[in-house]
Amino acid sequence: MNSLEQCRLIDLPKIHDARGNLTFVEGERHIPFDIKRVYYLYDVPGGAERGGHAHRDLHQLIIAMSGSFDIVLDDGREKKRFHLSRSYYGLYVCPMIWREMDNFSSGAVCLVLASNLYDEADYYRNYDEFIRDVI
Ligand code: T46
Repeated sequence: MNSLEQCRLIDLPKIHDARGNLTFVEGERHIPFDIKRVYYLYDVPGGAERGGHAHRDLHQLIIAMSGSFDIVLDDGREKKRFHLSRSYYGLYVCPMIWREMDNFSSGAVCLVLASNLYDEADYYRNYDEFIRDVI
């Protein structure tokens, strides 16, 4: 069964020199899945909330590329709030975890690496339906 314990902050490699920093992510090496899709959220207005869904099979790594935001993860038993503000940390989210995102700073950019292509059938967008299947 998937649980919040499997979701964790992953400390990504950071190569630092006088020209600045470089971070990279390799599928199946730094994260427990292969990367099939990349998308990003940006120009998020102050006070906006995103998420409000769970995925049946999708694995994701969520990174604050710029600025900061919060993510609340919920496995149907407990909830945990993460504050993301560093581009060398990624939050790994396994399948069957409800997520809500808020507290976006101005200029925040949220990069997501995903294990599969976009598929609306993979979403739970109704919390009661998610709870019915997850418990
Ligand atoms: C997640 C959080 C962090 C696509 O057509 N292709 C895509 O790859 C994605 C991600 C979305 N869409 C469409 C589906 C909706 O019509 O874009 C529209 C907005 O998507 P949504 O309301 O799901 O956006 P968020 O920011 O609430 O959630 C997204 C991801 O959907 C979700 O997997 O974990 O970002």
